[in-house]
Amino acid sequence: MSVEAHPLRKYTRPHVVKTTNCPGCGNGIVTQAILRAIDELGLKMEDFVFASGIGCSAWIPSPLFDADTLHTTHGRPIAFATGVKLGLPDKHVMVVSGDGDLTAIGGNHLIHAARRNIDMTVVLINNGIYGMTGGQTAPTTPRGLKTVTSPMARWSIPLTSLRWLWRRGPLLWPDGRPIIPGR
Ligand SMILES: Cc1ncc(C[n+]2csc(CCOP(=O)(O)OP(=O)(O)O)c2C)c(N)n1
Ligand code: SF4
Repeated sequence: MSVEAHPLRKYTRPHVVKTTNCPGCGNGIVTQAILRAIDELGLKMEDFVFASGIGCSAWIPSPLFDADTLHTTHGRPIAFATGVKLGLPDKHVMVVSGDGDLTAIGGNHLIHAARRNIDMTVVLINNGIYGMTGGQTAPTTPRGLKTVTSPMARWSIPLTSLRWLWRRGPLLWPDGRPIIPGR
């Protein structure tokens, strides 16, 4: 019996056959959405450099994507990506990382990359929590939610929207939901 390869398999490294993410995690749908966008736009993986930080979402491009990937330190993928874009301006530079990585420890890099309007794509995967380390409160955690580090419920105002970052430039905030692919 011949098994048909997944149409997006050509964009992933042949030796990578499983993910570190939990079964059912929305990161799988985000992974496909990124690869489908690259496919539909007719872009080539060899023209990309992907950068991610540390966290479950940071495992999306690395080691899966068959391209140049930088799995960097927690909170710093935008800093690495900025250096890549300056050194290799012809490359498409894409950062894929979690809300903890990009709005807490890496929050300043996000703000200043947007302020400078650096030519890069940032896919910020907002699950409202620090997933990989076991469910600690992130800047995006909704008020009232009990987490490992807010056992009495989160009281402070969360960072619910980053739209203000996008007011100035030609930037996109699609605000999708991986539970409803395509929206
Ligand atoms: C400097 C530093 N501080 C803290 C950590 C521990 N740490 C690893 S991942 C992570 C948070 C991950 O949350 P998020 O970025 O939202 O990604 P998710 O796992 O939810 O996809 C933290 C605090 C670390 N690796 N390095
Ligand atoms: S811990 Fe949460 S964010 Fe991390 S892989 Fe599992 S479901 Fe996804």
